[in-house]
Amino acid sequence: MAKQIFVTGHKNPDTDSICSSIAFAKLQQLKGVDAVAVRAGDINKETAYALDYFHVEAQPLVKDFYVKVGEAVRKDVEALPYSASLKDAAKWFADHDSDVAPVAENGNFVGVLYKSSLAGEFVKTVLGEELSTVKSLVQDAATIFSTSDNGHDVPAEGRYVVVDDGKYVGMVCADCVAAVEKRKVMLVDHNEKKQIIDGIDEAEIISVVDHHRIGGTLATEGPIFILFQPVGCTATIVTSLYEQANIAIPKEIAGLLLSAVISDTVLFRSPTCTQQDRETAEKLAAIAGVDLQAYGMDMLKAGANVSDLTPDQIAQNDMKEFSDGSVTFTISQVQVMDTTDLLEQKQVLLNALEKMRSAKNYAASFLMITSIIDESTNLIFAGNMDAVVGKAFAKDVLDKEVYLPGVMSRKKQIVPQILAALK
Ligand SMILES: [Mn+2]
Repeated sequence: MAKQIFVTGHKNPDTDSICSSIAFAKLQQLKGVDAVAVRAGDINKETAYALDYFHVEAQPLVKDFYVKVGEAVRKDVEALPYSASLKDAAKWFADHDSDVAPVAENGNFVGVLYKSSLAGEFVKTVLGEELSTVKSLVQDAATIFSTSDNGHDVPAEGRYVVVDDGKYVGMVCADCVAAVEKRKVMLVDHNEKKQIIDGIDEAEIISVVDHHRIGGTLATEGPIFILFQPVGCTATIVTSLYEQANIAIPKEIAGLLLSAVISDTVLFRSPTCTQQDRETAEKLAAIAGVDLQAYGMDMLKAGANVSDLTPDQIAQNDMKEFSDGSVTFTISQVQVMDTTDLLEQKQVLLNALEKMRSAKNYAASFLMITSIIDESTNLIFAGNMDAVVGKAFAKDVLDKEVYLPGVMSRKKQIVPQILAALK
């Protein structure tokens, strides 16, 4: 049976990544495709509000796409019993293309028997000496794997025993790992390699639906379905795909798609918002049966409440990693109703940003403190990029901060400017 297709948004997922992946996976299911939504990280408070409101459970978390030993293990390779005779052992080696045999007792892994140790017994036979038992020839295995280990760690040569909690599972080899069917993955709301769940090279991207810049580093082995549109939200594109397929949008899915549009466009305030986003949101609100403005403000408020977040959590909120090929930096964002509280603890936040920056050796780590009400952003940062920031926004950087009226969108008003200034 073919593996289920995974639909996922980006790491450190926002409401669009969570909701568009659920909605897009549902569209695939309604078309008869065996797809399921997964998520790349924890659910933020705004998204939790939306999921809870429309009674939808968060999709399962996927930490990486690396092929696991458990997928490659050959469970039909039986172990030799501890009490096996030398003849049993010789027969095992005759039946298996392996220089090492697993030995187990009542399912519990005991050790391994090397084919070479049987040669010594042959010599004894010729000399008429007393023979050893399998028991006495068993050794500790130099390398064993568990089913949760990454398959790419299995050495290119040889066969290895797989043991879970002391129980013998089977044997694995590099060829077994290479034979594992690749997981097919549909990306929504992202395409830059650094934002994709780790291990994507061991899986296969079969489609991308997105509204971000094309990050350049993404390459695929075969032709894939891609749909990029310069709209305010991936959910707007996903909604249009339901319409194209002539498939009615289920009520709770409409609610999630609506939540995504509200989130990404900050209730139509962001300069990324298009007429299509507005019209889509109105249609979705009607299907979901909610008052767009009232629900929108309630949802944004739920996300804007950062009072219980630690400085570290604020510094990493909605963080995305970017690179121009040589310089890698991060940009986090918090959207709040009032920036006063956050700006009062600016030094603490700068310290948290610096801790994060230096730990991963980023050139800089930015935090957008965005006011939903004022429609402006205080951009603060750690790292030696004052000149770049000054150039990017044509402003003097004062104490690691620039104030940017009218700026709310990372993708449209921050990332391109920084990348251009880096050139
Ligand atoms: Mn988005």
